[in-house]
Amino acid sequence: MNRTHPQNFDTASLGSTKSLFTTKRGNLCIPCTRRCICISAIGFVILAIIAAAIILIVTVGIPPYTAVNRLCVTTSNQTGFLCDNRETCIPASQVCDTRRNCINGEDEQDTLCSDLPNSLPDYLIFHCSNPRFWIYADKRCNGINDCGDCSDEVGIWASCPPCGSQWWSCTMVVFHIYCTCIPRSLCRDGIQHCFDWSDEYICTK
Ligand SMILES: [Ca+2]
Ligand SMILES: [Ca+2]
Repeated sequence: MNRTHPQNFDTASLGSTKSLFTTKRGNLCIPCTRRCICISAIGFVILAIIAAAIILIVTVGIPPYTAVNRLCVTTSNQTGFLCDNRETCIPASQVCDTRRNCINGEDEQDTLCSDLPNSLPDYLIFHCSNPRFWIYADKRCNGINDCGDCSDEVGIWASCPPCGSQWWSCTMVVFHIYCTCIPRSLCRDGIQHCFDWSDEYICTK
């Protein structure tokens, strides 16, 4: 009579590799020969994890990217929107501008653009002092008066840093395109931009 699992199995004669398959009956493994497959306890655990993951995906579905996951900073240091490829970061103002800036067009998806600005995640928008107006977050602190009342440049909620080296800081005669920082290209151009005339007498380009 053939005995599949001999009681007096000589492990020494099979060498170290073969002896790995001759585990004790107390474990989940069964004694093995070259012709059978020994499934270890680790194997069962891995299979259980895979099965659980499959069941979870089937029942719940693949979780979508959340709004938080798409927050990024562009190469020009602007608040951006991360595309599906997880590499492309487009400026916030390119979301819902009717142009497909992400390869798959996820920046124009209905869930984002169906009810502006409410359908946009908070990090993409900035609320002006006037509650009727909002701008994209990358327009905050860009030197331009996008809100119309300069609340995106000098407002307490904007919290903008001081004017950069390419700008001249002063209290302007009138808020129009700029607020408290004017481009140095406007210095000494024969037109008063600052109340104290510093743009004409002190500023250098
Ligand atoms: Ca777009
Ligand atoms: Ca601005």
